[in-house]
Amino acid sequence: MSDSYEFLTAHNIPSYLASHTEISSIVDHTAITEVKEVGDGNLNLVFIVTDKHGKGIVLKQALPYVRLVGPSWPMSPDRARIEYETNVIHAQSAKQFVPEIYFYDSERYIIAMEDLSDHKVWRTSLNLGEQNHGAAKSIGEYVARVLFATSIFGAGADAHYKGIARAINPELCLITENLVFTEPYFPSDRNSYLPENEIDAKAIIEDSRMALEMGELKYKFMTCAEALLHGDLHSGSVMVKSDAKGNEISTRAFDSEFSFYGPIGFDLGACFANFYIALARATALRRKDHADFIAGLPGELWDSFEANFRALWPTRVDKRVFSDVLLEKLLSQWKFDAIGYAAAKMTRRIVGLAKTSDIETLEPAERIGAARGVLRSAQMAIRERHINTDLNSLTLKVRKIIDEVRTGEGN
Ligand code: SR1
Ligand code: MG
Repeated sequence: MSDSYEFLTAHNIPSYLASHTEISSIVDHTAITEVKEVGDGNLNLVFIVTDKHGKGIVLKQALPYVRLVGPSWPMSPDRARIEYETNVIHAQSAKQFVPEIYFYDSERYIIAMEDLSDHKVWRTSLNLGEQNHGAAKSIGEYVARVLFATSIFGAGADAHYKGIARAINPELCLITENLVFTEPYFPSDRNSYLPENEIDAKAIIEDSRMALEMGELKYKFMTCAEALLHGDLHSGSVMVKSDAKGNEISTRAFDSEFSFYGPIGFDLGACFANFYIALARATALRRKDHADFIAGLPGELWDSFEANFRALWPTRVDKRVFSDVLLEKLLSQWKFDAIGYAAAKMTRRIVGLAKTSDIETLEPAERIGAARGVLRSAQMAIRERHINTDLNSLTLKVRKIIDEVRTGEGN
């Protein structure tokens, strides 16, 4: 692996495409009309290239450092291979829920993939107050399909063990270990928040129960190789396309560079966290109907995950030992884990490095209360999961907290 490779630019992309004849039917390299850099993530360069026929392609290139921070934080570009391979593997069981990949360039760490410009990033859509009916159900199905297929149950022991060896992703896992499970719970230079939220960040650090449970969640994240996760399944990693009434046309999960074999509850918890963050935004903006809609998403996603996993269960390997009783136990455990991971991900997006536009684009007067609501909800959820894991009841409790601290005054 080398970190001296040529980076893509608007200038060199047409000749780069000309050297890849396998995609000449996808985009006409002799008639490129636009090259747009659209990377709004924290790590990579992303270009959308369009030709005069209106056809497009996406080129995503991993930089040898973290884009959000710059060259002072080096990072192996081999993460592009992980993303490419995971996308290919996930497509085997859930083709309709991932982008089509055209090729992977292992010398320049470039993935060429389907242009989804007719979709919107789910976070953007939720931020605008749009309702994409069916997206949560589809992501629940995606998670069930890809995690079943790559688990012992779907893959069998040999493929599962070989998969674990291939997909090992220590550098990106370390980012999650630090940013999600550690730094928000201790003083850290990378933590930041509005001065008015210092009291809330301090409350997280002083909440010894949070650190204790984060230790358990982190340990499980690092040791429990259940299935090939997406690894960073937030609403910015999902593209949605809906008709004029908001009904689903297409939903795709992308950007799986954090993928590795980890605990099944982790991907589910990431989704729940981002729904609760979106709920805090909708509440801050007094969008009652939108908040009602978002409040239904955690339960909808879980129900879809559970129904699809149950439907796949009869196809599992080794039915004598992997019994129906085991399935019930695992589903309960995964829901419990998912709520814990949601709490971790809610906290990190408010206090730690790499925040979300849902909260960051609010005016400070609204942001203070929204941030407070997310943090207090996380503290509640980490405790509540030991008492009741029903998602609709959890969401009601989250909503009550977010409502109560909405104005950020007198709290
Ligand atoms: C330094 S990378 C920061 C974050 O960006 C990604 O979206 C992951 O969530 C990661 O934690
Ligand atoms: Mg990402």
